[in-house]
Formats: sequence, structure tokens, C-alpha cells
Amino acid sequence: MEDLKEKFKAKAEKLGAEIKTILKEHGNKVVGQVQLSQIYQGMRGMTGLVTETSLLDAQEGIRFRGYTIPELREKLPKAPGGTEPLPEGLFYLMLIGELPTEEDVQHVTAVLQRRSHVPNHVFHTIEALPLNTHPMTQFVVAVMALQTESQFAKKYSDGLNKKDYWDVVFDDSMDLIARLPRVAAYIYRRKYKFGDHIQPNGLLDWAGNFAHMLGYEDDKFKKLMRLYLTIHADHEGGNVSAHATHLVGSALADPYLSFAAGMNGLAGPLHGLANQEVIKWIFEMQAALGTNTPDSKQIEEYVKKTLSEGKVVPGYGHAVLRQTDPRFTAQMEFGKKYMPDDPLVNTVWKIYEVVPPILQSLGKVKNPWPNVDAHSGALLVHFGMREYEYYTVLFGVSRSLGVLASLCWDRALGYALERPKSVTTDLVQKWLKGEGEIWGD
Ligand code: HAX
Repeated sequence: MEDLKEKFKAKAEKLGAEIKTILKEHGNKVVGQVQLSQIYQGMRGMTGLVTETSLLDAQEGIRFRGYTIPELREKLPKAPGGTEPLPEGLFYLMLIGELPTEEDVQHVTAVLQRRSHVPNHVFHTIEALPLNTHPMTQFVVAVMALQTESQFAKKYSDGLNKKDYWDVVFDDSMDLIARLPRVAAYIYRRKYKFGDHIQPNGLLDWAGNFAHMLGYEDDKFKKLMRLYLTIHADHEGGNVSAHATHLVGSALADPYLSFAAGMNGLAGPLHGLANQEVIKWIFEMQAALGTNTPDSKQIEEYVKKTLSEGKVVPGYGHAVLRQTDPRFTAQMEFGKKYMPDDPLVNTVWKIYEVVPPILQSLGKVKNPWPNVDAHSGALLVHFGMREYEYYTVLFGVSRSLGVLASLCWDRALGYALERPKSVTTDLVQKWLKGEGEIWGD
């Protein structure tokens, strides 16, 4: 752990000095232009954040520290006999900025194993919720219950030098990442498996142990979890879960509070909850059509019905991407390798043929292609995980890697409280008549 921390500290000091120079020499350079419509329409396309861990290209998709998903699947260390990257390796890459060796990843795995103890009051807090509470609500409540363990909150209250914020945020982030699989698996087993809980296996990697605690021992499911927890980890800084974590953290809320904020955002159907919406929508389509293997014509009719009811087609479209999401492609490749004849997986592929031209024909959808959520559920159903309300929790466990690595960077670089200027429409109207100014100082 000290090794990892020292490496991170050295990297952060170097980058911090570089940023200081950039700002000293170029701080007053103007970055693009903001249109009035962007202020009203979700700040789309407006650069307003710096996030080091990953960068999204509209055409090519995500790159984590410069590496695409296919490159990471090849280059990141794998579990013994495994074919998919270990998500701990991606965490190392996002945190340190360099590809880890096998040894580096083993070290992260060991640190996470050591720090994974979840205090009993967290389980009691989960148990206090009605069983029908949505798994994402249970997850966020559990993260909030874990906040009693925050070193940052304790040390801040005792009086902490701002130079040392990052150090305790780092510790909290590692603790939280280590504990999340246990908490998430507890929620799954409580809600869907009659409270028949499975103890952690300290010999397994982070994702493998999570699969084990969920109750899925098939080696292929473990492979899927490693892939799943890698590809969902980060999607640059402006998406709702990353941005919310960053925003709340900027008020010096500790990593538990900040991550919980991000997870509340992930639970929205236009963001992470889309993965449950996709499978729910497909199950409803199967029921409405009376078949588990709908043909293209039937899917087309059902998509048109969905649109005519004023609903979105879940799993399609993106605020930044303008091509098929490489995270969708990675899952499709996994499906082709391990379950090419699965009828539900084949339906997902058929939907992929049918939906884009229909969305294109609407003339308003900027990206008619599938995103990560269009595929993930079908792979899980293949292994028997049909409880789609749970899927966003899996996403959330993965997302912790990216948003908490970013939070460490935020504090190490001393980033400021986030506080953009807002205006009223009344002021906009006055400004349009030349009577006021809407640009804050
Ligand atoms: N089905 C139907 N209509 C869609 C659509 C879809 N999949 N995607 C976009 N549109 C519509 C929008 O609702 C909007 O319509 P109105 O003008 O009538 O409001 C119009 O097309 C323009 O939207 P856009 O500019 O293309 O898309 P946005 O950047 O505003 O929104 C969303 C991006 C991802 C929210 C959007 O594409 C959507 O709602 N998709 C379905 C939900 C989904 O899959 N979300 C997961 C996204 C990935 C993610 O975060 N995963 O966690």
C-alpha cells in the first residue's frame, strides 16, 4: 500500500507542478465558445472539467490513460488461466498512469483483500430496509452506513492540513473499493436468495471473489465479472456518476459521501439504470409477442410502438458517443465466444440490426448506436442472473474504480470547490435586449 501511495504521490507532485506552469503561462487562454442553447441543454459539448483517468472520443469511444478497451483486454494482467483483464489492473492504470505489472496487480488485489472487512452495523442497516427496496437504494444506504469508517471525516474534524487531504482520501478510497463487493453481494443474497449469504474467499481476486459471494461459481461467470467490472469503471469526467462524485467531493465531503452521490445519479434510467431497463424492455417485448425469438420485423414493430408511447429505446444513444460503444462490442465478442447460440443474446444482436436505422429516421437522435447497457443484461441472464433490478449495483461496484481514482487526483491536485454560475430566464431575456450581462466573473 505504501508503495502505491508513494508512486501516486510522486506522479501527483509532477503533474501538479506541470499544471501550475500551464496555468501561469496560459491561464487566460479562451477555450471555445459557449452557446446559449448549451446552458439550457445539459451543457452538452461544453468543456468544463479536467479528469485524468480516461478520455472519451465521440467516434472511437473510451481510452483509459490512452489505452482502448481491446488494448486493455490484451495488455492488462489476467487471473491465472484467465482471459479477461483484472479490474484491479485498470484501477492501477487510472491511478498511476502506467500499465501495471503482474506484481503490481497482485499487490492491489492483496491490499483490497486486507481492507475488505465490513462492520456489522452496515449489514444491520441494510436489514432495516424493507425487502422490496430497490437494490440501488440499498446499495447507497449501505455506503452511507459505511461512512462511519471515513478516516478523512475524522482527521478533517481533528484538524487536517490541506496538503494532506489526498493521503486520507486515498486510504478511504481503497477501503471503500475493497468493501463494496461484500456489501453488494450481501444485498443480492438478501433480496433474491433468502438471505443465504456466502463468506468471502480471501484467495480470489476482487472480481472473482465478488462472483463467488454472489453465488456464481462458473468460471465463465468469473471471466464475465472481470470484463464487466473493467469496462464499466470509467467514462471520463462529465457523465452523471463521475461528475456527481467529483462535485460533492469538491466540497470536501469524504469519499463515502461523494461516492454515494455518484451512485444516486447512476440509479437514473438515462444513466446506469438503463441496463435494467434494457432487459425489462426485452422481457416485455417477448411477453407481448409471445415468443423468445422475435424476428426483425416483430422487433421493428415493437420499437415503433415504444417510440409512439413517448418512451426512449433503452440502451441506445449517448450524450457524447457517435458510434457503437466499444464496451458494447467487447460484450458482443464475449457473447460470440462463450454463448453464440443463446436466444436472448441473439435477440440483442438482432435489435442492434433493427434499432439504429429507426432512430436515424427520427432525424433528431444524435447517436442511434448502442451503448454499454444494451448488452450487459443478456450476458448475465445467460448465467441465471435474471434479477434485472440488481444490474445497476454491478455497474456501481465497477464505477467505484474510476470515480474514486479521480477523487484521489482531485484532492492531490488541490482542485477547487465546483461552483459554476447560473442565471434566470428573466436575466437571459434582459441580456437579449442588451439590458444585462449573463456571464459571471
Ligand atoms: N430512444 C428514443 N429517443 C432517443 C433516444 C433513444 N434511445 N436517444 C435519444 N433520443 C431522443 C432524445 O430523447 C431527444 O428527444 P427530444 O428532443 O424529444 O427530447 C432527442 O433524441 C435528442 O437527444 P440526443 O441529443 O440524441 O441525446 P441526449 O444527449 O440528450 O441524451 C441519452 C443521451 C443517453 C440520455 C439518450 O440517448 C437516451 O435517453 N438513451 C436511452 C437511455 C440509455 O440508454 N441511457 C444510457 C446511456 C449510457 C449510460 O450513461 N450508461 O450508463
